[in-house]
Amino acid sequence: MTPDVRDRAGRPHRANSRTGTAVPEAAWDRAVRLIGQAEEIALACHVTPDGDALGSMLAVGFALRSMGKRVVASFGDHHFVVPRLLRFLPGQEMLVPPEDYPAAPSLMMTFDASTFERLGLLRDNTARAREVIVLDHHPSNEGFGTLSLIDSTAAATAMLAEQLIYRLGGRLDRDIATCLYAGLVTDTGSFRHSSTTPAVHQMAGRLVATGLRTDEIARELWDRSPFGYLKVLAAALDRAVLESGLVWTYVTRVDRAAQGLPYAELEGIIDIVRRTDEAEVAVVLKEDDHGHWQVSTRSKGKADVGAVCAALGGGGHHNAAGYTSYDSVEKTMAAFRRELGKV
Ligand SMILES: [Mn+2]
Repeated sequence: MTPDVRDRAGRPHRANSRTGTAVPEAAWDRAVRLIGQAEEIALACHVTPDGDALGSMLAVGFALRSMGKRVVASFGDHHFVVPRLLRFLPGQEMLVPPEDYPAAPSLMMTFDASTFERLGLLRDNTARAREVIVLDHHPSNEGFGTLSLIDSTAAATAMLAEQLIYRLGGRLDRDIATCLYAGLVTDTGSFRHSSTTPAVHQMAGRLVATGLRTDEIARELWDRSPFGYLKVLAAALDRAVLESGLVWTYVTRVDRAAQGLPYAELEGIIDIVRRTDEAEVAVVLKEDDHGHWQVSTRSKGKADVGAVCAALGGGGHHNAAGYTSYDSVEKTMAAFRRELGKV
């Protein structure tokens, strides 16, 4: 079915007041119109997707499919594999590897990708796409698409995805809600971060009302690891350094290889390191499979690590951000300290 999008877009929408969206009405209208006219829509989220990136994308994918659209979805990793933590998400049959992605989509949508670079192997496809709708909540988003649906006050891209689904005339079902909920809990740190507004809890209420299992989702996302993770975590914590308000550590490829642990399993280490009472800022350097350092940073609120990471070629939020470093651990940390001193 093809909903009468103009009619729907013209109506005042209750969901709008819930999120206090910064997206202009005209932008929503244009997105609904572009989607209404498209037969096939190509979705992409950022490389090494997290719950918000993949969850938002798949949720919108479900909604588009129910409108009768052909949907392909992907992310531009060289090693195309859904992170273990996210394999419980429904809708993965929509995923195609980057090599099977349309070379020049007529309509493309990106999810939670703050920069063009974050599209990885799908950058060329994006550059050739006729229209690119960018859904995101990163304040650093450079607006690389032809249409921006960007709201930096939103706690997660999932909040924008929910809005879009309503505006397309879609409704929440359990599959959509599971995907959106994964995005919401991931990006709010289980409703602990300062981004957890009343609108976040209200949205969570709407999602939980579909009957999804919050306990099972929480266990999948937060409460399980292979045994090797404990050993790698122990090595990382053992070499943690505390220096004037900064706590940092690193994890090498060798650490992981000894335990057969994939890179994606390192995601949670920063959440343990950042507990340090004596530190305002936490940093974890994670060596990826190419030998580069993926730098995860967290702030308790005073320091803007988003600005620090942006200065170092990455991006993110005030309290949570990251970048890639091609230097040694020592040089990476020296550069980080230097930039941190400026903010
Ligand atoms: Mn996000």
